[in-house]
Amino acid sequence: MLDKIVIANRGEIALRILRACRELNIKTVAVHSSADRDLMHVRLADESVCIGPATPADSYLNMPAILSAAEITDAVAIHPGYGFLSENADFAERVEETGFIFIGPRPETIRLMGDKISAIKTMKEAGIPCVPGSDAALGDDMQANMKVARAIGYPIILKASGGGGGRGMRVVHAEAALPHAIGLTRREALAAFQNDAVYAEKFLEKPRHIEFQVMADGHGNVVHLGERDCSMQRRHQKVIEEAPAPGIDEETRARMGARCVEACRQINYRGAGTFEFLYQDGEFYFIEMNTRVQVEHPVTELITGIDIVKEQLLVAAGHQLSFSQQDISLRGHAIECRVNAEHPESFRPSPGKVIHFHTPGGPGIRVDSHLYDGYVVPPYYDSLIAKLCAHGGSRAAALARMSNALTEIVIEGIDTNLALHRILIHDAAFAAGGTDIHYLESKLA
Ligand code: MV4
Repeated sequence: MLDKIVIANRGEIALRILRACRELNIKTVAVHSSADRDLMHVRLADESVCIGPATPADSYLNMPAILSAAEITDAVAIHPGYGFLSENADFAERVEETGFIFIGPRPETIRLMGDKISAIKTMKEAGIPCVPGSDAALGDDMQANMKVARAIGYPIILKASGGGGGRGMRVVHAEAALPHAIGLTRREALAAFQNDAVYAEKFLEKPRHIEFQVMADGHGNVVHLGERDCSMQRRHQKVIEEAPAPGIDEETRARMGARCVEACRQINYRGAGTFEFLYQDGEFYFIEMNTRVQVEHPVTELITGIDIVKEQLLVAAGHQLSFSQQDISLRGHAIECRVNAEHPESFRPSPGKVIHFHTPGGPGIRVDSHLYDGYVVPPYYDSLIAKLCAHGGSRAAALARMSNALTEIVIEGIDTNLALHRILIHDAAFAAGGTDIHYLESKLA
């Protein structure tokens, strides 16, 4: 087993990783910014190293500082969590070149999936259904681009190959707007991602966001852990996620899961991964692959009983997966509410001191949070402060438990989006299941 690892992240996911390490007897090094000395996992870690000032670029994105911390503490591996350096292929490469284990896929895999055009090409060749599109970067010949767009059919969506997660996209409704839109998207892509490659897809008007969780050990063993529905979002920030996705039957799940597994085999995938699909009119369309553990992994853990973070650590240590596809069965339904420190109307971040934090409990409740009484939420980072999860035998049972938990939870001292969750959990359309990616923003408008 790994002897000691660096946790190169902060907040709830750093604590989640620390907990998995404790179960596996792995020693932990918390690397943190000067604004994060009081984080829960920094207190609990075996060792901690301050790697720089509050600004993420100088700390959590500071590769030499993180590698130095690993060296001076004799760590053997680095867990990047999500966000920050988790999908940075250059970082993964430097981690390996320096002699450490990167807890994630091989750097080439991260690079392949980070470039959305190459990711789509790879997945299409591996038998994954993709959105009808240009299948390649658009060139400078506008007549040729118009032909491509006409073949797809308007409306189309332009996406930056270096983007992802909703960054660098533009919808085009008619040919007259195409040349200007391509130029604009290209310039924005170059500025944001240092890569001006842009591609086109058919714009799906009312899709749901459904993603499949996979886990691979790099020895040829690959499994899928079913899907999650992450359609309840605002400005590309997920607000509620659930597993399984309402209305997806077992046969469809098995078929799509098997395709994701086969694709992982073909690219010799290693670690935890997520295939993101848009789902509309009964069809799945691949859009991106995430090569990291995701924020919403707990809902999958709740319905499968599998500890995804522990499995990441085992796989990184060279172990085979501790289960096969036949060992996996989905039990009941799980829902996650992302609790953010933000103003309930403006959605602006609301950092400050948590005067009182009371966590809900009872059957089927899980809270992933680094908060404690007196903790000061710093203003420099993501506003996620807790993930409140409910599991039950059915979707209705999970909703009922979530409703109770939202009544019990107390966070005083800072503004949160708990009031929004209390409304959404009783929303008729959400209760029915299967709302699309535009539902929340339409409701809020
Ligand atoms: C799309 C789309 C419609 N059609 N692609 C946004 C995030 C990025 N991962 C892909 N996104 C979208 N791609 C086609 N061809 C609509 C979105 C989209 C979206 C997707 C998932 C979850 C929320 C979303 C919100 C707005 C737009």
